[in-house]
Amino acid sequence: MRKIHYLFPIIIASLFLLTACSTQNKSEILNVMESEDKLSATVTPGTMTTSSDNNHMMQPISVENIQNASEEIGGQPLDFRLEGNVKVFELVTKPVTWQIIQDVFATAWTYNGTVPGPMIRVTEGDVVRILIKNELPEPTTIHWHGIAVPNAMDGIPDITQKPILPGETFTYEFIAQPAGTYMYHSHYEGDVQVSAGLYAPFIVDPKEPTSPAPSVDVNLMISEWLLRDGETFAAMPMAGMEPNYFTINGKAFPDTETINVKKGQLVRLRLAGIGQLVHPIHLHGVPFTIVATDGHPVPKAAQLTKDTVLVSPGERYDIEFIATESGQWLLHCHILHHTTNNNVEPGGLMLIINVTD
Ligand SMILES: [Cu+2]
Repeated sequence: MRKIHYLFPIIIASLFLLTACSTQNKSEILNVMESEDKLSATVTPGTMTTSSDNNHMMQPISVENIQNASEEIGGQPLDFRLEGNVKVFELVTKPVTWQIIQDVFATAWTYNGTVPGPMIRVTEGDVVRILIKNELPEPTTIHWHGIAVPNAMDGIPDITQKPILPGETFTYEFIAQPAGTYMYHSHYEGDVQVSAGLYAPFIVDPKEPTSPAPSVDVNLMISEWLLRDGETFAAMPMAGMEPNYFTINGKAFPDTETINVKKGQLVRLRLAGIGQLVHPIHLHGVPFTIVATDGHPVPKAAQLTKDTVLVSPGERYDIEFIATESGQWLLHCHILHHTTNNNVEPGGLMLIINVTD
């Protein structure tokens, strides 16, 4: 019984602390609510807003005078011109109507009119200059995800540069290094602009290949969309804003590309997570080896052999396999809801690897 007497002061102190904490939390919550109300006064299309009754809601991504997509397929190599020893690339951000599957169209914000934007592919050590003209109704910036760029080229609005306003141009310049699989994407209101399509592959090839070049080398950028009543919203992992379309290089199955391979060929797939959800990507037929993670080569002795790899937002996995078995083999996400189009199976994150003799 005597021991219980010692506990009284502790219990009283704990109760006091609990009350103090909950009061502090309440005032923090009130502060957040107040600042959200202030934000809602300056909404832009595609921006999260808070209504007066405090329900979250989203504005659709919409623009006047939307253009047609410049090509049917995204992620195609971007031409450059040489100025001295500098490889000069040109990008224009613009809204287009983008076809995800037959009869399903999104309002997409793009680099050069496709989702993904065009692939920039250079050799390690190249001096690269990228001119970007912003034809979006909103500011933007570009971040060179994973590339070792100087700080001023990192593309972070109001931290490393001023946002590129509608109608303005900006020049990025850096040395492309190290070799590997990278991406470029908007870093201005990324939750909206990246969801809307502002992403693309950036591949830096090694000066001297360290391993045999694959016969088939394909970028696969994985993302999600929310299309509702003919309008496009920024898909997010939150209630009411969950995606209903899932795409590889901007297309959902059955309109994802078929990868054609001859039996015995070495295949490299560069998986890149550019959406907001995780995707366990599973290969049928043969296992694969993870040869690079986030652009960096994995030493031979540390390379895992697997048939499923979890690709999280921002990650890249270069996987390789030899197509030893002929047939039509599936590559798909193993969160099986992600292999649907607006809840109808099959669809979404699936593609066929067609191995012929
Ligand atoms: Cu998935």
